[in-house]
Amino acid sequence: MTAATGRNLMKKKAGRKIDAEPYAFDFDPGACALLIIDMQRDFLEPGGFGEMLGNDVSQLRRAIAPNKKLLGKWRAKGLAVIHTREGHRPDLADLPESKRARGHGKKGIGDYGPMGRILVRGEAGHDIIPELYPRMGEPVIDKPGKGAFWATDLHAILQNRGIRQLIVTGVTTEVCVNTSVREANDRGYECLVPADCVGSYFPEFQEMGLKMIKAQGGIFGWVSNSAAILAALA
Ligand code: C5J
Repeated sequence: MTAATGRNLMKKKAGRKIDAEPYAFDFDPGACALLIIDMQRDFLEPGGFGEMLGNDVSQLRRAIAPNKKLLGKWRAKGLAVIHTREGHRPDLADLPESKRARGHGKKGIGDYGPMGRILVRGEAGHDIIPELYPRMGEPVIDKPGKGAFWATDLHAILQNRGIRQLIVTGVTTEVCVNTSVREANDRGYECLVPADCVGSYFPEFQEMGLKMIKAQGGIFGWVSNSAAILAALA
């Protein structure tokens, strides 16, 4: 082993710490991906599906600026970025009837809304908001469910890139973020969730969604904030 390799090993072992709850996160940037969940127009923009369901989109829009800042720094460092979108095939063959019928709203998945067919791939509302638009080379995972792993190739993509840690951001905290963190945790990934980069339409779910992740010594992962991650990247 050369001294340089030894030094690198020492550096790797010493790691970079991110201030987090319930305890510091041992950050390995080369093995860590930024996973941005469902920052889609249908959830975040006025007139989208989220607002049609009676939700206040400003609760989610708060997460845009911190995500943008984190994403900018992450890209500048050349680290892995992955985006997800919740949605369905135009023929809705992958939409379970149980999901389509849920909510009893006037309009549901597949119906026409102000931004095209609701949560259908290829429609304007299904796309990612311009502020966080994916760049060439950043995989976009189209997922039919709440979790980013179910019925997708996310696990294979992460394995092929040697990823074992995830910084998980996006919306909504208690639904797709929580489900994805739980799925990732069961697959052996270490997940850190920056609280200011995730959003819920419901403040109480934002709080509880984060508490659930870090409870019991970090049962599903760690909770931190974008400033702490940016400090570790500096
Ligand atoms: C929801 C999501 N809330 N991305 N989707 O249905 O959390």
